[in-house]
Amino acid sequence: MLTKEVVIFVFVALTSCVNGDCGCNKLDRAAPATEAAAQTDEQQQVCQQQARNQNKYYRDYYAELEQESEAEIEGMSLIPGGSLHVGTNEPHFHADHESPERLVKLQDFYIDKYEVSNAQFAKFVKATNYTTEAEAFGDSFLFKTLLTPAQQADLEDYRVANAIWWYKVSGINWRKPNGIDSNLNGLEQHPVVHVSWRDAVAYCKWAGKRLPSESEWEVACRGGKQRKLFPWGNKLMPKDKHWLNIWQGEFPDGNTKDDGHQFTCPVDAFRQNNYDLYNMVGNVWEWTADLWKLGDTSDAPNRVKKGGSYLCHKSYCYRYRCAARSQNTEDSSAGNLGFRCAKST
Ligand SMILES: [Ca+2]
Ligand SMILES: [Ca+2]
Repeated sequence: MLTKEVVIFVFVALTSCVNGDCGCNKLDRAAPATEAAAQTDEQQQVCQQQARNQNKYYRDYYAELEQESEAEIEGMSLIPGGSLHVGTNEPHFHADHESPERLVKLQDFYIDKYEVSNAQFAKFVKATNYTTEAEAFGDSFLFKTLLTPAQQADLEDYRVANAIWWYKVSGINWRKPNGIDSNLNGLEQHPVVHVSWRDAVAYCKWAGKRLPSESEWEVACRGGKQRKLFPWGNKLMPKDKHWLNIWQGEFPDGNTKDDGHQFTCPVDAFRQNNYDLYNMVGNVWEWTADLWKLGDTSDAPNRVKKGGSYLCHKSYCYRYRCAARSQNTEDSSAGNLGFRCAKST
């Protein structure tokens, strides 16, 4: 029988949902769990192959760099620097500080074409014996549909306030990404998840790389285009095809997975722009090097994450745009949060 509290609880959850909050920014390790969680399109015909062949500037740029003996790096794309626009003057989430649009000056840099995969992260762990923070803490955040109804009932006191579809679950870490009894079989080429910002920094350092700054990530996302919503342009589904892994259907139940993926997809599933980058938007959120609040000297400051995830939908979490941004404390981890690395030239 529905109690008054449950009705209020559901109402608040739904209100939170339609207000555009997927709860992705609430998955901070220090955040208390809750017992009763109160709380134009521009017509743009885009053909990736065509775009690649017709983008003479980009091709010429590569030619110039080749003359300067700039080595190509396997699995990375060279992103031209310069004075480039980031941010937007048409923010969707004002509180996220997506605006104003501004010019940043960047040097040329490399960025991984793909999110870091489980196979890559496994090599790092094997070589270094590294222990992730989720393993050290003994838990991580898992989305509700990865738990059985019985597990959800057992763990209802460990839901996240204001985002009750997230559970803090003991024993979850990158080796068990999709549930207590899960493993990495078949997920080798999926992005590593349940990794904290500090884990990501450690991996990139081991690989001779670093995390991208937010500006670098966003410039890479934009693929050489100006003022577009997505890496490929302004239209979400050019040619009526899915260009990213997000959520279709009703949230938080009823994912119709029209894009072919209920949870993560392989890191090379969606090529998204002229820079030959995959899954910049969608699939998993990606840590960047930047502090959310400049000058934050707290023990576990919030770091900027970009790109949205497979849990995002326009109705409640329209954050799979290049200008969108969110944050978590740097010791936090979740099943929809990963990273890719960058490297200076
Ligand atoms: Ca999907
Ligand atoms: Ca991504």
